[in-house]
Amino acid sequence: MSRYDETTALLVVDVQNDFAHPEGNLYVPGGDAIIERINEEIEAARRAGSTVVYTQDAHPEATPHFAKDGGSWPVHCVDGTWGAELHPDLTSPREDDPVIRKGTGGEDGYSAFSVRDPESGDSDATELDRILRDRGVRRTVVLGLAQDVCVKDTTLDARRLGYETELVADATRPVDLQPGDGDRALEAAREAGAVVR
Ligand code: VGL
Ligand code: ZN
Repeated sequence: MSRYDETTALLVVDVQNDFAHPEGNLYVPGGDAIIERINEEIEAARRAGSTVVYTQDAHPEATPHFAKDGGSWPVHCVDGTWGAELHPDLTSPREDDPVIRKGTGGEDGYSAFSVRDPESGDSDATELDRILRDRGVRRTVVLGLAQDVCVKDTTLDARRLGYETELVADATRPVDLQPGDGDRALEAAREAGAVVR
């Protein structure tokens, strides 16, 4: 179990049906097997008074993020559909838990802290950094899906923004589009100064 306190935020990344459910459009192998581990971390975080943040990929029906529109991925997490909903076994957000929706404007939303226009490359901050600073958070614990995409980019951004950061490896799973992507993501997180546990 990670160390939690009031200056720590747990970032629960993209535990949505399309990634975590075997019938999801971009199912990450084993994505459903980590939900119990994630729920344990959520409970520990709440008990210690940590902020629990949930993120959701939330794409329009057409976006250069999708292969059919020139991007890299099968259609997934279309805003308002079953695939974009949080997995039903995941402990639900509470009223005051921040929920960050990424990619609603058609951007790539790999990091919980920033979105990026896949065509121009322009990057824009989400509201997360401000929310965490307002709450006095200095430390983040990152888990969820996918290890080599959104968990990785969220972890690297957290370090870039100066948060002490832990990545809970056994509460993540990689897409492994290329074999070894997951391991390379953990290495990049370590190199950026995150503790990989
Ligand atoms: C993700 C691929 C495309 C993720 C999001 O949440 O890791 N992966 N969009
Ligand atoms: Zn996406």
